[in-house]
Amino acid sequence: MATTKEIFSLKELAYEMRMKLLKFCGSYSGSVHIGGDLSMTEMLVALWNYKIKCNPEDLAWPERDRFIMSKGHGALAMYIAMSLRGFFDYDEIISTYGKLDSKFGMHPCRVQLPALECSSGSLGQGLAMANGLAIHAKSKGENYRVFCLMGDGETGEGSVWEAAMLSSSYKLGNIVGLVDRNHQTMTFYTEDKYMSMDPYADKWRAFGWNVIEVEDGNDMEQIVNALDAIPDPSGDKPTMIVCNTLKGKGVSFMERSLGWHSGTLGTEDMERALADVEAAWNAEKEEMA
Ligand SMILES: Cc1ncc(C[n+]2csc(CCOP(=O)(O)OP(=O)(O)O)c2C)c(N)n1
Repeated sequence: MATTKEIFSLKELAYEMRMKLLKFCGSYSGSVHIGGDLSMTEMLVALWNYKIKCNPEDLAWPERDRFIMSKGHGALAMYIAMSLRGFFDYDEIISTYGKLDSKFGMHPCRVQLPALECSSGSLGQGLAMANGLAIHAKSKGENYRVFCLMGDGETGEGSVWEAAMLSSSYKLGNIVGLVDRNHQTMTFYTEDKYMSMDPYADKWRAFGWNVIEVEDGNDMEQIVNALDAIPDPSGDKPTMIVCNTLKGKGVSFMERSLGWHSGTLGTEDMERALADVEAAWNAEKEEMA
């Protein structure tokens, strides 16, 4: 169980990550997937700085947990969360991101970045890859976990549910999926259109998964509690953590807005966004004091 001090440090990292994301979004000439980066900030910080067993100095450590960023358009958020853990140099990320031959592409590329388990970006593929890694681990009697982070819109892909059936049929208790359930995809709200997703968690249960629901996936304590509740990887049921989050979390004019799946911030809007995040963090600090 995390101490109050640990939770505070993780919250501080989430604040730092939000500020970095927004400053980058205000300086980059291309488009940044900022809405979904902000919704999964707490999830990524807690995974990389609290839960995932890893060693940035030894990328090939056999016992490391594996992580798959199935929601590959969230690459920038993953790079920043991993830089907070010591994997990458933040200045290198922001000075090279998205450029030709950069290690830090708009979508993750394992050829360029050996710290990653796989490349991603074509949605709906990550869970199948997680199955492969998890089957390998079981067959070798190895005890690491395979984490796979997906977007809720992404799970509209049929391939996700085929993979989900396989995870439970093969009793892959070493898989931990996480869904950034921000109720939005690229252009619409998930419950508004032809393919409503609710009752979302029940669908995973029906597919044979152990489900942990996080009521507020932008609350660090709730995320950490969910990560603490993951069963031992030697078990026979995969676990799905469904995190209810807010797309654009922390920025008043981005939250729940369909216009901020991706974009670029002008200087004035960036200042407004940074002020929102700063004010929320100051209030949080006061509450925790
Ligand atoms: C197979 C595939 N189809 C379409 C896209 C284009 N695309 C990129 S992001 C996105 C929306 C994904 O929504 P969601 O998974 O909910 O992500 P979030 O809202 O959290 O950013 C789409 C359709 C893609 N990357 N891959």
